[in-house]
Amino acid sequence: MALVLYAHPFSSYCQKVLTALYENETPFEYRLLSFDDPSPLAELKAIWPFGKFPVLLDDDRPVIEASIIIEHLAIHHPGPVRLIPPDPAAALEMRFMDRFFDNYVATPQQKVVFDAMRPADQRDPAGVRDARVMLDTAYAWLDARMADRQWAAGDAFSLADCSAAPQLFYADWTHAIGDRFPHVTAYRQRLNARPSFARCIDEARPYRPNFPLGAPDRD
Ligand SMILES: N[C@@H](CCC(=O)N[C@@H](CS)C(=O)NCC(=O)O)C(=O)O
Repeated sequence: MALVLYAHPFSSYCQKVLTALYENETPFEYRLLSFDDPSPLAELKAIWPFGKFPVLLDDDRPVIEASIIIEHLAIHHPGPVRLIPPDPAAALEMRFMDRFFDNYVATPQQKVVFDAMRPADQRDPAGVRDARVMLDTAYAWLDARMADRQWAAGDAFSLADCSAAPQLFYADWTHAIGDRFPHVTAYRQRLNARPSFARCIDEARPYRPNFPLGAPDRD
């Protein structure tokens, strides 16, 4: 098997790549990171000492960072669904939206969750407040953008939507989108219904009890 993915089904960045793989039914070997079996994590850390995942091996060559993995798949393992727009200007706008979801949705969302995992005397309440303000700002900006569009960039589902799907999924659990931002809510529902991401949601279901803030009884 040429492609090996080190991943965990509950991880948002792994779901980003899994969504892309499922879009094109790209075959790969799943190296599940698990507390029960330390070897995949040891292999991952030998490849990428930060221990962050996902990491892809393509014929033993490491490909690191979720967005780069999806770009790599588009170049070396293309399928019928083109996740990178062929027009360079459209691709640039798509990459901007991918950066938006990573930097202004995922980063503050992770801040709130990781803070909850710390011992009480090591928490950072001011940092968490800032993160929640950033999520509100991101929701407001995205709500205006999504008022007249179906997908994050252009007319077709793209890498940016692979990023948006898991990041908005967990962001809403962490800092509710609620009724304030109806276009973001509608977009999140479209993403959740997309078969590639719906599969990720289902694969991650058994791990919901692990969500540090408590998973809501929905989705
Ligand atoms: N910039 C990385 C972020 C990856 C990331 O933060 N992954 C999380 C899981 S969603 C992780 O590795 N967490 C474990 C850790 O931080 O040790 C990417 O785009 O792939």
